[in-house]
Amino acid sequence: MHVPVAIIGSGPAGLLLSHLLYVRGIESIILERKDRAYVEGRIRAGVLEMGLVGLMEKIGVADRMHREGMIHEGIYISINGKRHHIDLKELTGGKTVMVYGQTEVTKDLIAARLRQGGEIVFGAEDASLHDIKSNRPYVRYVQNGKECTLSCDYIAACDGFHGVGRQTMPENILKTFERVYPFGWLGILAHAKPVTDELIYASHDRGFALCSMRSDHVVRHYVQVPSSDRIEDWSDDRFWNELRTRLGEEDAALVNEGEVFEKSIAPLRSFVAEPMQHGRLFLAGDAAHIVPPTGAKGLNLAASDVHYLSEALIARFMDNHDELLDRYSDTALARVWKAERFSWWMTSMLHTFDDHDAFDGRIRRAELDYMMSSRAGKTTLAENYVGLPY
Ligand code: RFL
Ligand code: PHB
Repeated sequence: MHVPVAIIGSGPAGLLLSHLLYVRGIESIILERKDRAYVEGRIRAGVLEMGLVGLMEKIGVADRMHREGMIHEGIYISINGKRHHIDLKELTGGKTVMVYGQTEVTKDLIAARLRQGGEIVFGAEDASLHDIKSNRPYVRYVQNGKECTLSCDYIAACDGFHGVGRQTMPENILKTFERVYPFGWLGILAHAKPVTDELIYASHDRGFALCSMRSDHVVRHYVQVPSSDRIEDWSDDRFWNELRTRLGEEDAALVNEGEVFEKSIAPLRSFVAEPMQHGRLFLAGDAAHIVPPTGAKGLNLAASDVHYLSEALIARFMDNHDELLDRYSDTALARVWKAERFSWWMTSMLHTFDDHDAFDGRIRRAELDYMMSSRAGKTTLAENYVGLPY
């Protein structure tokens, strides 16, 4: 079996890429290790930049997002209980973000792809990538106990942080950059009304907290916890109490408790692998880089990567031009590093660090106070939050 583009992974990166190629008449097959229900059930991001919204529109999969998603024109930053408003729209000349769950994006992309007759091979195990420096690379995998081979012109590894794509890059070529933070985010989903109409990023002496939402009756809240904490340590009551404490008295009164139906801890990490291509293998999304979720950039970076990669593959197949493909890694990394910087900065500024001394603590607070009192400071935050142009 031969296909122009073999895509590993049916997360947002792989699915979006297959759609962007399909609308220009380029065939691809997605190999996904897990089953459909697992992929559709994974709870993750919630904030989409307009760049990603535009891509969803371009591929004709935006109807439900426009019906059910919520346009947010601002965010709040709370510092030890005092809330400051960042008017994203006013500060960026009209830009906003869309609050719509990654789970819903994934469901919409899978359903549309299958409706079009596109092929997603779920349960494709033990994928291995071969001859990536040749003109005929191929992928081996196992489905239902049977060994299969898929030959292709190009391989797009959209297989997340633990995928096989990055591991296939030769060690002497690959350079990695990493920062692991000494804390994680404990996140819950609950049937409750949102605290306010916009997200609240709260910096408190006891640690960071975030109030987000999925709809007007489902909330997504997070609190910073030490990396060593386990889910069992956190009863629902303890979670709600800690959230209220970190929001401060006034906003605590606005918190609506409801039945918690999901609870998990995610570690925080910054990571970049360079280059994002080798021979005919191209990495996109979490396969190449991870950001801590504080800037809401992970999913959006996956989208900008596949925007660049799809344009490059289209130039290759439609116009026989290789320049965009040759430059893919440089083009993508220029945007990736700016989002890495922003996510690291938001994380550093809003969280408490056990290994920081009193001086570090005061400097952090001074930076936040400055940012909130300066139009230039707020503009910097806003313009990065809504997403830098592609
Ligand atoms: P994914 O989503 O991890 O998908 C990779 C897919 O590849 C499959 N796979 C394989 N398939 C075949 N063979 C193999 N060997 C394979 N190895 C892996 C996997 O099963 C999976 O289906 O990567 P992708 O597509 O690059 O998408 C990245 C995003 O999922 C991620 O960056 C975001 O979720 C990060 N993130 C956020 N991003 C935002 O833009 N805004 C947010 O508000 C936001 N909040 C978050 C987040 C991530 C979080 N967690 C849990 C890490 C909040 C949280 C809590
Ligand atoms: C979410 O709603 O899951 C969410 C929102 C904003 C972030 C991270 C996660 O920065």
